[in-house]
Amino acid sequence: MDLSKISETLISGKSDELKKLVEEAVNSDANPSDILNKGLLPGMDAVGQKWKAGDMFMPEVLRSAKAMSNAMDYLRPKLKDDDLGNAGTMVIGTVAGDLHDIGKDLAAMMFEGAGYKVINIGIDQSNENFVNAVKEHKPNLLGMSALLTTTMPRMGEVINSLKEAGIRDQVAVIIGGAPVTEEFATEIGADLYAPNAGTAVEITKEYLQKKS
Ligand code: B12
Repeated sequence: MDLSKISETLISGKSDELKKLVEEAVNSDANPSDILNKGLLPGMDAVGQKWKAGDMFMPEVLRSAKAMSNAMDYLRPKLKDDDLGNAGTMVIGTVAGDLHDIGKDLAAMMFEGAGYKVINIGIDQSNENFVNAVKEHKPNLLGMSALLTTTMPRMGEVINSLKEAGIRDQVAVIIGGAPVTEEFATEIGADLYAPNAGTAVEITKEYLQKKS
């Protein structure tokens, strides 16, 4: 089966059609890992590039991200454990007191699309929950989202708690959300800041490659 059709359908955001194609590919004995790596991931990559270039807008990106998520719900149980997580493991959540999750979920899907095993711990997560999730899942990347100026300080507190727990060096920290800035990221000692989810995947890749 021509897996580029899967990429194209993902870019156009046609969720039902995409799921049908992925099902067809599985039934025609295509390797689930190939469906992910040669169909879905290049498609999501193209979505990120188009968005960055201004060739796609937010509603279209969200449609593609939803289509990706639906297709992944079907494909995930068929993948071997090491098919996901080639790029690493990410824990992501929205900080305490903050209920905004649209941008955080978009970032999560972009990272999953880029080959990360993503553990999305949800909204309104206490500092302690972030630290516990890092201890439990041992990710190489921790993502935090905040959409309120009043909840942004929680991000710095989580980083301090990671230091106190002696695990700050084990994980790269990336932060995002509309009010968050590069200066703020530097101020609180985060490793990375991204203004949007597409850029986030790219700068993380560069950062982790440099580090290794
Ligand atoms: C939708 C929305 C809501 C929804 C949230 C629904 C949901 N499920 O998320 C609801 C109605 C619940 C809501 C509630 C409130 N909201 Co509101 N909300 C918004 C709104 C309109 C859009 C946010 C959004 O989803 N944007 C689209 C996404 C895709 O963009 P994004 O979140 O910025 O994410 C992108 C990047 O920032 C980045 N990103 C985000 N997170 C992360 C994380 C990582 C790791 C990375 C790498 C990248 C990344 O990638 C994303 C994609 O590019 C904004 C206005 C705005 N323009 O931002 C106000 C806004 C954020 N809300 C605001 C306020 C004040 C509130 C309330 C206090 C209102 C009230 N009086 O009740 C409550 C607070 C509730 C709470 N405790 O959290 C203010 C915040 C002001 C401030 N400076 O603090 C804003 C800015 C509106 C305004 N102009 O006043 N809100």
